Order: sequence, then structure tokens, then C-alpha cells
Amino acid sequence: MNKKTSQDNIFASPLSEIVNFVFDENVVDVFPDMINRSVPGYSTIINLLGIIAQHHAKPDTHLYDLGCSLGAASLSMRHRLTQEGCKIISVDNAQAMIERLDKILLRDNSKTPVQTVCSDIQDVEINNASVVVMNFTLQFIPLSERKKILTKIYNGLNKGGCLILSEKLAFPDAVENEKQIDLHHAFKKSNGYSDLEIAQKRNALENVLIPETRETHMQRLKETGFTQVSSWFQCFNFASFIAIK
Ligand code: GEK
Repeated sequence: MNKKTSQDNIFASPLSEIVNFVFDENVVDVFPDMINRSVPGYSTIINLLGIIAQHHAKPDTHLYDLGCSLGAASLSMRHRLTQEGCKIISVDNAQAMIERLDKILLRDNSKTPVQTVCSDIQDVEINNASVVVMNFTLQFIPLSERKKILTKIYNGLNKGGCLILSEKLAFPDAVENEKQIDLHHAFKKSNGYSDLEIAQKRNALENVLIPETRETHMQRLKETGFTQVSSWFQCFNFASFIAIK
């Protein structure tokens, strides 16, 4: 069977115990289907990320994709880059993701080299970067470590370089928060997920994916030193920011 088209039914049957969500081999097999049916606007973000990266990339610099999964953002950047001497560095701490990405890259012969790294993003060095992407990854990092990672990214970016940060959002107003969650669940239902799947996945992610508000993200990016911080995309409770050094 073509792995890319496998359907996500990980949470379709009743589970006696809901354990914390992990990015293992089972998730890798269904990942493209899972993320497209779960994250409203995902394919639009991936496409536009490539355009933003192309706009900011400088020759002879590095472009990072932190928490790359199967490399959708890396490939979107790679397919648009025309600058000479760039290298894309794609990092994920799930070995199963990196192994599958290595196979995907064998079938892609665009010219910009891609280096895959199996590592916690907290342990990778960032240097000579013109673009750093964290597309729905920071939300999985413990709250206490987020500022440290952003500071490392800031220090590793060249002046004028950009961070593209996409995140699931929480909203300070409880009514708005519930409304956005309801709309997100309606989106998932319209994509074929049952109420049981939605509820079980929500429980599995509860202690793993910790969303923060737009205000928290923008404030922390400014405190980190980024000069221009803007929100360029939102679809229900999913948003993306650009921060320029
Ligand atoms: C995409 N960016 O398709 N270090 C490295 N990787 C991590 C860490 C960590 N500490 N924590 C989580 N991950 C992708 C989608 S998915 C988002 C990103 C989602 C990795 C984890 O293994 C997974 O592959 C990815 O971050 C999050 O554009 O599934 O909601």
C-alpha cells in the first residue's frame, strides 16, 4: 500500500486507556492524512511558508525546519529556493519520522541539499540562518523551555533573518476559546473523524500539546529581541507568525 495515502484511524476504536500521544511508527504511516484532516489551513500554510522562505532566504545560508516530521515545510522551501549555496537542515526527535523523511528525500531531486538530523530541537545548534521554521512544534516543548529555544534561534539568525512560527492557539476569553475549539472539532468532523476519535485524540494530546495565546507568543518574540513580529495567518485556533531579526 502507498504509505502516503494511509488513513488515520488511530483513535477510531474505543481505547481502554488513553496514553500520551507519541510520534511513533503508527503515526508516521498516517501522518500526512492526520495533519491535513486535523489542522485547518495546513496545506495553505505549507505552500505559503515556501513563498515566505524564498523571499527571506539569502545565498550561502542555512534554512532550518525544526520539528520537521515528514518534511512538508522543508520540501516547500526546497521547491521554491533559487538562491545559491543554501542548505536546509531538517530536525525531528522522532526516529521514525526522520527515517521516513530520508526515503521521501531520495525521490526528490531539487538542487538545494537537505540534511536530516534526529535530535531534540533543544540540542541542535543554529547558525548562519536566514530562515527558521517551527511549524506546529513549539507547542510540544515544555513551557519552561520555550523562551530558551527562541533565544537560541534568534542568536543563530543573521540580521534580517526570519522565524516562521505556527502554533495551535488558546484564547484569553473563555467563550471565544470554546467557540474556536468547537469550530475546530466541526472541521475535523467534516473531514470524517467521529466524536470518539476527536475526544480520544484530545485526551491523548492534553498533557503533550500546550497551546498559548497570540498575545503570549507575540510578547515573547518581542522580548527575545525580534524587531518585527506579525501574525500572517489564522484559521480557527491555528495561527502562524513571522518574526524578523
Ligand atoms: C509539518 N512541522 O508537517 N525536538 C524535535 N522534534 C520534536 C520535539 C522536540 N523536542 N517535540 C516534538 N517534535 C511539521 C509538523 S508535527 C505537528 C510538525 C503535529 C516533533 C514531533 O516528533 C513531530 O514530528 C513534530 O515535532 C510535530 O509542517 O503533529 O501537530
